[in-house]
Parts: sequence; structure tokens; C-alpha cells
Amino acid sequence: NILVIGACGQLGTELTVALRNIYGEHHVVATDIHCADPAFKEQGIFEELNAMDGKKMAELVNKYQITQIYHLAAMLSAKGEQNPLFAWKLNMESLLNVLEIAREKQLNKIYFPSSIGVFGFDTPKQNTPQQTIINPTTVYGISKQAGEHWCNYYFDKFGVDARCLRYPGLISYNALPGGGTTDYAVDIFYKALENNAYECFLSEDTYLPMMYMPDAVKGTLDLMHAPANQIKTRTGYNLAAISFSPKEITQAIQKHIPAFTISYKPDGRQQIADSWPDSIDDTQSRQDWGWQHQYNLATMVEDMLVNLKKKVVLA
Ligand code: VAH
Repeated sequence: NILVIGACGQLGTELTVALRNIYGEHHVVATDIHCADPAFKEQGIFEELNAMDGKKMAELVNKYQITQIYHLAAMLSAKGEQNPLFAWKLNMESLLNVLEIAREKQLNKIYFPSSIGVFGFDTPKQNTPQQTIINPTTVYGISKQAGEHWCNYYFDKFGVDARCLRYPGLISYNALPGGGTTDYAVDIFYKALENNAYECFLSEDTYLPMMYMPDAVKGTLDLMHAPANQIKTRTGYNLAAISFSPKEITQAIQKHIPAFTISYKPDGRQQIADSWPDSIDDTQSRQDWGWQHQYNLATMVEDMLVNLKKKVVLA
């Protein structure tokens, strides 16, 4: 059975639904510190869990005979800069709980999401290689880099089958992201539909690696379902799909909503975005376990608007 930690977050929501569809709702235990969406709880097993509570986590692993854990709880980049020590505590204590339980109970596999947030100002900005200079400048990035090395350590020392991807910014229309720097690329769609105008907190030419959620879910499941002998790195695999700037996504949205306008008011998140790459080389993921993204900017924008319109109308 599968335990999902942080199941009510932007990524957790989508991965939980995908896992329930594959394994059945009785084989996936969704957990989070709280869950705003009552429907989500009714669609399968839900347990309240603070990811820093290792004792409760172990009890749930025993209660539901868990064999895999997807650990998706973390404080993201922008919010983490406002609470550096808590972000470190939450992101690291929760992962170490997962790794210790995986070691003690010999779980089959664990999944840990890393991020392009591990890269810093001195990382090559274009087609950032799998092996490169990694000097994160946010607590979030530091915690993700440390997390990657902890996963590698538990694999080397204890044989824990820990797998990890460095996600770009993720864009989805179900659960909202929380406290990230790439969140503008989600906010912009809501504002385009609600009031035709958006004030962007990054400057117009800020290129960032991004990915549509269906690609991120597929990549995660492809990695987790790949035979262990295809997994050649136990730190984080680079994963990429598209890169764009606020200016470019605005132009793509204006093809559907010509009246949409954007204004720019960069805030503290600009410096975080400036420390991250413009584009990522994910050749190793494509070679080792067959990664292939499906969505480009135009198809993502079209799918987001179609689905958000349905949501907004229903709301
Ligand atoms: C953030 N969405 O902005 C996350 C992600 C690459 C960005 O890690 O913090």
C-alpha cells in the first residue's frame, strides 16, 4: 500500500488521484496536516498527519501495511525565506522520518521531490547539466539539495530504494500552489479569467523552467515504475519540459483572451527567480528511464483555460 504525505498540496492532490486510479482507493492512504477539500477525503482513505511527527507516521505505516511512501510535504521557496529555520525543520525532519521508517521497515520504495531550486547564481543558466555547480541561495533549495544527498546516503548505506526528481515550476488547475516563486504562472490564468488583468511579481523577461502537471505526474510515475537497475542516480534527476517568460505566457493567453493585459511589479521573489536556471538539460532522465514530456506552452495554455473555465463557472 502507498502512503502519500502532503496529499492536499499542489502536487500531492494530483499524484494521489493518479495513484488511486492505478492502485485502487483502498491501497492509497492520503495524509496531510489538514485538508480543505472534504471531497478529497471522501474519495479514499485520508488521515491527518503532521509530517514532522515520526511516531504517528510509523503508526500509519503499520496500520495500513505501507510499502511505498511519496513524501510531498515541504515549505516552498518564497514562504521558506520568510521562515528559514522552520522551513529547514519541516523539510528535513519530515524527510528523515520517511527515510528512517523506510530503513527500519524495509519499505519497497520512497519518492522525494527535489527542484530546480537547488541551483544557484553560479550554475550554468542554459541547459543546466545533470552534474553541475549546485549552490542554492534559498533555504528551500538548501533543504532540497540536502534531501537529495540524504536519499543517496540511505540508498548507499541501507539499500533504501529512494527516487528523486528536480521539478521545474509546476502548473495545474486543481489545487493551488502555496508559497512558491513560480506560482505567477498559475495565478496568471485565474486573473485572466476573473478580471482580464494581472500584476506579475516577476519581470517580463524572467525565463524559468516550467512543466504542466500532467507531465509532472507522468514523469513521477514513470520514474517510480522503472526497474531499479535503470535508476542511475539517487540524488535528483533533472526533469524539464518548457521554459518561458511572463511575456511569452501572456502572449499565449492573449491568443485565447485578446483583452487580457499584464503589468509588472517585481517583488522579493524576483531575486529567487534570478538565481535559478532558464532551461534544464534532462537528457539523463530521457536515457535512463524514458522520460518524455507531452505539453508545450500553447497546448498547456489551451488545456489550462478550458479546464479553469469549467471550474470557475462551477464555482
Ligand atoms: C517554488 N514551485 O517556486 C516551487 C518550485 C522550481 C520551483 O520548487 O518554490
